[in-house]
Amino acid sequence: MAQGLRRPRETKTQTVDKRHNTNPETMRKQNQIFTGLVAGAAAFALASCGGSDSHSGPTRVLEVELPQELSVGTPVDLSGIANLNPRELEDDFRPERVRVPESAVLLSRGKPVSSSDEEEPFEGELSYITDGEKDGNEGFSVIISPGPQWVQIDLEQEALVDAVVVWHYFMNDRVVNDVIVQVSNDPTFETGVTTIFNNDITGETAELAGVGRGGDPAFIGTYHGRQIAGNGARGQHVRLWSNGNSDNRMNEYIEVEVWGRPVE
Ligand SMILES: [Ca+2]
Repeated sequence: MAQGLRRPRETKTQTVDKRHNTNPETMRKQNQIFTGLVAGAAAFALASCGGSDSHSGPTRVLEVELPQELSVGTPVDLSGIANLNPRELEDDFRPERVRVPESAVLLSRGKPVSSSDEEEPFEGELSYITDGEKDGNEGFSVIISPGPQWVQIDLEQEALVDAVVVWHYFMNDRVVNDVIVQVSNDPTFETGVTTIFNNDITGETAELAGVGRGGDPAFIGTYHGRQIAGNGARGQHVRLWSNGNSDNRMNEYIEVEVWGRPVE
């Protein structure tokens, strides 16, 4: 879709509900741990990671098409989010700054997307998640029901996942709650699940996802998207959890890209 055009959008009211944090002391300690972990992870980047199918061959910078940067509106106080990554560390997870195996390709473009939400999206279509359109303005995202929800991309082939890049809302500073990303060959995610990212520090969504509390940092959505290292996780399906955001309870996606190597 040409830049500047808007998809028709339905007008449905979003319920606003600020997220409540847990014990401040516990979260402060966790934040210290997160900061250390992230600094270490940034130093290693993608190529040196382990995982189910570690890669030791040539690598290249992950080159993604970026949408237009949007001027961020009124600053939002996000200081209550204990595991929020400092911006300077978060820069290391811009997709254009990380490396993937030389043979990694974009696997997800145009692939089918499903969701845990049994209702029709409040706005948009699930297909927007893999349509390649990353415009951050209104009308280009899909919004599904509040509470813990997942969206799932069927790559239609088994693959080694090297990176998942997600564009959440980026019209202003906003942090998506409980981002959990998993890879599996089982479309029901009951068996053979590899969790490649988990920043749910309260554990509510993580329990639904079959994992414990997560040690990855929370992050502010930007037009760069957010790279999540796949570490060669093997599977045909990629599932992304969320549980509302720092502004409202809805779950919203603009685009997700899965990069990796098809399994022959
Ligand atoms: Ca899109």
